[in-house]
Amino acid sequence: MSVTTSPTDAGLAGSSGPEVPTVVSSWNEWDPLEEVVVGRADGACFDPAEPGYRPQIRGPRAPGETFPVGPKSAETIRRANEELDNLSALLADRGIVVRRPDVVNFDHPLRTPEFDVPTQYCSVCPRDVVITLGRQVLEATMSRRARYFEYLPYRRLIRDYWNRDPRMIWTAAPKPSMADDMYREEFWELTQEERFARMHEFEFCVGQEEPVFDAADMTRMGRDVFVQESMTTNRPGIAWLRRELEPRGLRVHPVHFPLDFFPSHIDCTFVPLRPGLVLTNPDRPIKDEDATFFTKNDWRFLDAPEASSTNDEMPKYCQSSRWLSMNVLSISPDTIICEDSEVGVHRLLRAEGFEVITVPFRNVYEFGGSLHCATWDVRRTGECADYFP
Ligand code: DAV
Repeated sequence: MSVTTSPTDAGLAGSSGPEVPTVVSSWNEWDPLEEVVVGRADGACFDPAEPGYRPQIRGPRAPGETFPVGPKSAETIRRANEELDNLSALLADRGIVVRRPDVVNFDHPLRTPEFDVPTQYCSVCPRDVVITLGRQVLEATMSRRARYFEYLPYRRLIRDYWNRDPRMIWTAAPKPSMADDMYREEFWELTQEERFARMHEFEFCVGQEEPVFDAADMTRMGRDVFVQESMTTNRPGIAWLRRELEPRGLRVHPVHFPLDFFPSHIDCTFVPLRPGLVLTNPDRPIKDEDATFFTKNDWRFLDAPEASSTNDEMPKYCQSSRWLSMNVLSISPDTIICEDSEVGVHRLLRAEGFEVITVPFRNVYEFGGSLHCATWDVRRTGECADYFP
């Protein structure tokens, strides 16, 4: 495949002079990781039901048992923190700077002019909330009420980066109202057959009036940023991203996975591993027209193997699919961190020539994700390249 350094990114990439340190710079999902934020479970609550979200208990359930509301137990939080701390130590041992969000108590009801929710959520998944796009740190609009203020645990870090890096661009996307009429409640009532019949409409639980996006619906491949329409990102959200990012020399591409009837965040569906190679989800193939853009530029799709657990075997309160198996964190183009139990993924990646590092992470799953979700890369070595010339 051919790769060129983008001609338009000169001002953006800004090779670091001796006196101006580069603190924030990350153009893709695979370049050597230098600085990262790892989430923390302190203060976490169960994610409350709301118009954009209907949490469900997994597996067997006692008669009358409903999804809990309120703080998670101290023991659940301790176990997740143990795994998050272990990941942090492993990254630090490899010479990567690891930062952590502030401790915030999410057990507060939230009331705005348009809505209230009984509690907020957690600070385990910075990936959902904030993204580095070259020299820019962008805070997402978010899409769920309980996550409206989820940028707050990261603000001290963001201010610190901004103070230390005069070229960092700090942008917060406009907050949507999250009023009742922003959502499409009828989405939740559709039968499986209706979902299948409507799969190409890409209409989910958010409407198309106010721009809405979660940061984790994006994936970065140098000059090109791919965004999926989902339960957490709508078309105006993608249009907002396009207008924000294209004047900076990036190209924003919507991508679709028609068989994913409950899409939320692209990082269990379409995960770039290195230039020319994307880990793909066999249950959620990319739309043919979107695939062509990759194949004509000599990119290859590598289907993930079956996950180590079925959907029913996932932790009781986990709201993500078994495809958390493919939610991996690349720390260089040839080194990837994977969850301990996902031996199929380890085998596949080793056969492709990657060094695979494994860590236990299943106790983090019920806090919204795995290794990619629970991290936010602030700096990776490397400049903006064009992998789709
Ligand atoms: O496929 O279940 C989970 C990602 C959560 N941040 C999935 C997506």
